[in-house]
Amino acid sequence: MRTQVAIIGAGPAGLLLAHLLHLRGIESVVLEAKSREYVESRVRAGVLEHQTVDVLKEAEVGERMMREGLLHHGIYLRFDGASHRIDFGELTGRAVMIYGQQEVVRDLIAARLALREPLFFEVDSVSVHDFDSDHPSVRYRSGGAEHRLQCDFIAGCDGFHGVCRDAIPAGVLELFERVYPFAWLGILAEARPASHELVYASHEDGFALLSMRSQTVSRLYLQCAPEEDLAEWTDERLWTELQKRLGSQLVTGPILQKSVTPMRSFVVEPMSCGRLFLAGDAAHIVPPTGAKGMNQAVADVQILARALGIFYKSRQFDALHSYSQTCLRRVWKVQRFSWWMTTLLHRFGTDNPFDRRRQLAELDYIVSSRAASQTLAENYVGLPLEA
Ligand code: FAS
Ligand code: PHB
Repeated sequence: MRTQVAIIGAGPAGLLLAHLLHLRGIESVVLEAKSREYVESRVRAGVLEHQTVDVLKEAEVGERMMREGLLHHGIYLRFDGASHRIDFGELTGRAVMIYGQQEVVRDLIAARLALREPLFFEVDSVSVHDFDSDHPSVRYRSGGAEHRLQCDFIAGCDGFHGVCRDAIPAGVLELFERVYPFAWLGILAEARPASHELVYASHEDGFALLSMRSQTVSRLYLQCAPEEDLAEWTDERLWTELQKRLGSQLVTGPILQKSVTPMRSFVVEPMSCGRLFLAGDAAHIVPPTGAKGMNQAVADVQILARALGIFYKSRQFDALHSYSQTCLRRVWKVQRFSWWMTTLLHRFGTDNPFDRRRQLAELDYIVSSRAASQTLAENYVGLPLEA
């Protein structure tokens, strides 16, 4: 089989790249290890930056998002028993959209299948070859048979645990990492959200976040230990702890899903090697405190689709050669913001009373200084694509 761009991974990065390439008349094949049901039910991100909303609308896959998503013009920061609103509209003229990642993935899969464009689920033994030549290829197994997909380029959109990053020869990539001494215990609950906008709480006993998926489904997180045992958290204990940290009168309801998410910051440089281009979590991971993971994956593939478009129009490699550098400028700003929000709002075991006072003073400064709250707001709603 032959195509122009082989895309590994049907997460937000891979699926959106395939769609943006289709709109440019560029062929691609998407290979996904998991089943369609699995990727469409995987609960992950929930906040879309304004330009993520714009690119989904412009690509004509945003109709359901605009109908079912919740437009938020601000967030609350909660500390010292009080909540303070950061008004995105007033500070930036922009908003964010609350719409689950799995809904974005569902819309992109529906669009791909409606176009009858190639998308293969449940493939295994994917391996990438000869991307240091002008005839790369991908081998994989599907339906019990071996397959070889010849292509011009390979897009590694296979997430943090994929095969593409590891296929790059030793010594080519430089790794940057920080692992945090805590995790997030997240729940999805059939409960009316107790706030009409997200609440980020910095409590003596740790961080908590009130988010949502709709007017009837809440998404809540609390800071826990990296090795936290979910079995020790009864529903009652969970609601009590969330209630204490978030202060507001939480509406409880059946808990649909519980998970513990580790927290790390991770970047590889460069984000490409020959004709293999990494995008999204395959190249970088952020702690979810800044709600940037999926949004940076979307930004990467917008830049990659444009560079591939220029190549197929002009056979010029310049934009492809500067893909990594262009992405990394924004990636590091997003890394900085996500690290900053994480250190601002979480309790570190090594903290002493001075650190706690300093955290509270910084939070107080942010909510009482226009300049400081504007900085947070412009990063949260989304930095320009080529920041
Ligand atoms: P993805 O990981 O979404 O997609 C990669 C795809 O590649 C997957 O479908 C995988 O099955 C497939 N794949 C992997 N190896 C393969 C192989 N060998 N062959 C074929 N396919 C292969 N961000 C937030 O902002 N808020 C959150 O609350 C939040 N929660 C998260 C919770 C978890 C557990 C994780 C892991 C991430 C979370 N994130 C969150 C970040 C998340 O949104 C990611 O940034 C986003 O999924 C990145 O999208 P992709 O790069 O497309 O990678
Ligand atoms: C979510 O709704 O899942 C969510 C929202 C904001 C974050 C992280 C996760 O910072």
